[in-house]
Amino acid sequence: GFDYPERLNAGWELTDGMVEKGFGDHTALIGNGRLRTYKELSDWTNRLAHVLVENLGVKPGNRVLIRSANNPAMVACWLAATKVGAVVVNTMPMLRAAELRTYVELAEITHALCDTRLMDEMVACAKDSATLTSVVGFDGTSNHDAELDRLALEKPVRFTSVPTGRDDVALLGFTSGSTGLPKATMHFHRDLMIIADGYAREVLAVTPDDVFVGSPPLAFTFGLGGLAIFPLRFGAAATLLEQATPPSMIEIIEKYKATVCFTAPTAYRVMLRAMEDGADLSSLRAAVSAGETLPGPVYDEWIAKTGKPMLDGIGATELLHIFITNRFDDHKPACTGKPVTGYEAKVINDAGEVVPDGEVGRLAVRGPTGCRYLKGDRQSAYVQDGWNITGDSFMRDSDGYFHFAARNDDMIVSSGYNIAGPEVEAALLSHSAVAECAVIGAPDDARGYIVEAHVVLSEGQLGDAEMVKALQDHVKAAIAPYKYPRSVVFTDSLPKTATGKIQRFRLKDQ
Ligand code: 3SK
Repeated sequence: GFDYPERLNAGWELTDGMVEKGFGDHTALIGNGRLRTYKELSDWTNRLAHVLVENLGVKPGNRVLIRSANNPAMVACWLAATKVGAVVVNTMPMLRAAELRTYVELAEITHALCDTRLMDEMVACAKDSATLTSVVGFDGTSNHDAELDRLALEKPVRFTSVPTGRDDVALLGFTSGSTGLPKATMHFHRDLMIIADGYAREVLAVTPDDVFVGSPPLAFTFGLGGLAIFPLRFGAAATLLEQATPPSMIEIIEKYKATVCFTAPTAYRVMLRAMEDGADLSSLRAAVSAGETLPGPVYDEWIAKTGKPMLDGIGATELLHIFITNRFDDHKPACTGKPVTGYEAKVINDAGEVVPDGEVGRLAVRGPTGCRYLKGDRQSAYVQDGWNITGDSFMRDSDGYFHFAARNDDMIVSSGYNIAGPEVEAALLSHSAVAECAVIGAPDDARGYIVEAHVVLSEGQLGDAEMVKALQDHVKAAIAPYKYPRSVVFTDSLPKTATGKIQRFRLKDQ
């Protein structure tokens, strides 16, 4: 088990605690063109903590919303709010006032810390709010040129973190799922440590020499873990990019010799092409892929080009981070791997019984980091005896490896056949003309549903009838022919969530 003292403050552990352990001079954060040591981060967060308590009146247990793109100031605000015992809700910069208001109302937010460049929607959201009484701006460009920064500069660099309990809530993770309706799950101070001491230690074996890079927003627990908690827990460095496009990640990898990357398969595909044009990604020792299914061809090509496996994993905001993963020395193509230490996983049928190995069913997970819904009746519907019933269909093979089949709403029933959309997507992606694709079930009078592929072609490829036929033949040759897409739609882009997940439900709605 994971053993933590009764009094535990995750904000202190990742800053002052690291200075106490001797990492004061190590680089903690790289962003906005500057490097910051652990000592500087510790001082910065302590000054901010003083402001939160003395100027803004934040009390332990208050819910504090942070609105920002990935940058060092956002990390500092999150850590400072955690140090004062607040419950943090990190939010993405592209949210609009109405969406922010849903968060504010659900979480009963009292204070908001907002990058001044993103203030308009925040102010509009706060107007007439029953709970949100304080909105303060910070300078996301790290020039300390905003109200919060100016107040902080006058404060001492020492602060006594609130002695929170290890089971006090530190973070609310919001997830919109595929339906768009947000729900929040609660995470304790100890949970923030467990994901580092479990997954990051066991699977990634993070060391102080590591440099992290990646694209998921810090507002998504995948990003908060991968780009802040994991590096800071081990004295490593986190690079933070406000616009984490594949070219900007490549630039950072080359410049800082980044060693660990967290991103989605689509970005890895772009990196593979860039390697052919001379990009040097040889410093990367760990490429973590999550958020979307990792297609077998991308995994194969990564091994062929780098000699190392890409680490496919599945996590959930509900459980905070990755709970099933491949490992450097234990991995298979098109397979998500085995549970992370401390987590149990099983595949069940609609009656909740475990199905035989080799059969597809619903994935259920149990572990130390969840799942605890904040409100509503989701807890009884989706958590049974501690088991979180996920929205994913999986198959466990006889060796105990878990294989993703589909999001439950991505299963297509066509003429009585169950067809997993992602399997057809993987087949399409192995065709060189396909850059991205999403497969859905389109209503059909004769078959109930037919497989419909929405395809973004690689540059220079023509979306004509010949291409449709070539792709259909390619799928028929790769997987059981009945799964081929009877309809192929060419498009310039696919609808995605802010965290990069393809929104297939929007294609279905079209
Ligand atoms: O697999 C995911 O989508 C995920 C969600 C939350 C945290 C971590 C991960 C990998």
